Amino acid sequence: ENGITRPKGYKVSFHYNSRVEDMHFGKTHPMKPWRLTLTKHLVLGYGLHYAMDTYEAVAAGKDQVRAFHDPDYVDFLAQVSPQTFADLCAMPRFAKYCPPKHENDTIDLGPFNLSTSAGADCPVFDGMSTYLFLYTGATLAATHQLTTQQTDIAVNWSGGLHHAHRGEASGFCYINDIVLSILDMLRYFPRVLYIDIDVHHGDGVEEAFQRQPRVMTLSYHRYGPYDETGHKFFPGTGDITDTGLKGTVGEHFALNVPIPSGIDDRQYKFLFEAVTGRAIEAFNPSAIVLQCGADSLGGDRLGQFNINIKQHGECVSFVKRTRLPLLILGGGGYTARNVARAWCHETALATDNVLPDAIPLDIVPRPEAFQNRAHGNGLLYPPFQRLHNNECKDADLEGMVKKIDT
Ligand code: VJV
Ligand code: CA
Ligand code: ZN
Repeated sequence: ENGITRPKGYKVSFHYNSRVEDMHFGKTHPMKPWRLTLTKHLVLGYGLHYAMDTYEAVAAGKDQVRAFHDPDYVDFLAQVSPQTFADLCAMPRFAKYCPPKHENDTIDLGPFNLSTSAGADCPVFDGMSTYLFLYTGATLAATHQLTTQQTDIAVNWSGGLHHAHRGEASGFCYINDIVLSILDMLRYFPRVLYIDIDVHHGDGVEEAFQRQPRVMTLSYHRYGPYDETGHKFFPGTGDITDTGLKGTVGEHFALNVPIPSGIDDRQYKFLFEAVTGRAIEAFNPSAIVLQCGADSLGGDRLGQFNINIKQHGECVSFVKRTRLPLLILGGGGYTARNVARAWCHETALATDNVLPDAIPLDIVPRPEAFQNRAHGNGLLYPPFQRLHNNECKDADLEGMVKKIDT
């Protein structure tokens, strides 16, 4: 009817729970649940749910989260809310994690890099526990479908929170669902390749597996000072010379592709296919986890690249062509209408469907999000406002590929 078909010869499963949309990091915080609502509207509006097995996610259990995270941190996350924060901080068990206060701090930091101040990267907000354990539950259910061979590609757009550390939140990420997933996969698959196209360095995942030769991590990210103030682009790690923990068996099992601002489609395609191709050839993975952060798109509120949705999607297609068990996750993405376009398009690619480029506005509950005159209603080439100066020289990119290859 709508032309959507199930893929031939393989299965795709989709994991989601709309309750993740209820939470708010704060009024002007860049991380918006609305992008997941819009993504759902497009996926359902186009009828892509007919092409997949869809699962309503249930919350992960504390014991599952403890497989990577510190037990005190997990207990804190399970109980925290703006109402309970002060009392929890006062408990001796958690007070020891609170940093000493400084005179001119603008942000009041509590334990585990959490804060109730509005300007914090990792605020404590209403419904936060529910949100965290739900996106984690969705990733773990997706992983279970893959490890039990009930599906070939599993998708969770609410996951992919790559900065969270063992005992600390970081960069909008609280529970590292990616690390938990890979730990599960290692019980079934000899080698797991992690690929991260979010504009930020996947530091939390790299760090977790820095001594693990059965996991190769590969991140593409903006790297270097980002303005006249000389501040580094977050999180400031992921140099090309960072290839894993020196002197351990994990050395050489991390790859980093640090990229200057303004990279275009052609240059990104060259880098991605050259480096990913070589990594797959050399590492011979048994399964792949792909973090599809959409903040690497042009026009992103926080990102600094100029790539289009079509090229972002070609990264997914390239990885899919390996035909290995594949977990597709979300991540960053701060211009909501473009995040939804990209992730809907990538859901179509995963299921071998081609969507009409003009978004049929009658299919979505909130068409005004996609019919803005300035933005147009195309799926793949929304005109991006405010493109970045391209600081990438072809010769430098070629030099990088050679350097990574050794
Ligand atoms: O650059 C930083 C760290 C600071 C200290 C904290 N202040 C708030 C910002 C500067 C050095 N953090 C980054 C974190 C980016 C996380 C990306 C996550 C992902 O996409 O990789 C995966 C989901 C950063 N960049 C921009 C902001 N923070 C930012 C935070 C806000 C904000 C505006 C910008 C927090 C609250 C509010 N506005 C109200
Ligand atoms: Ca990245
Ligand atoms: Zn990001």
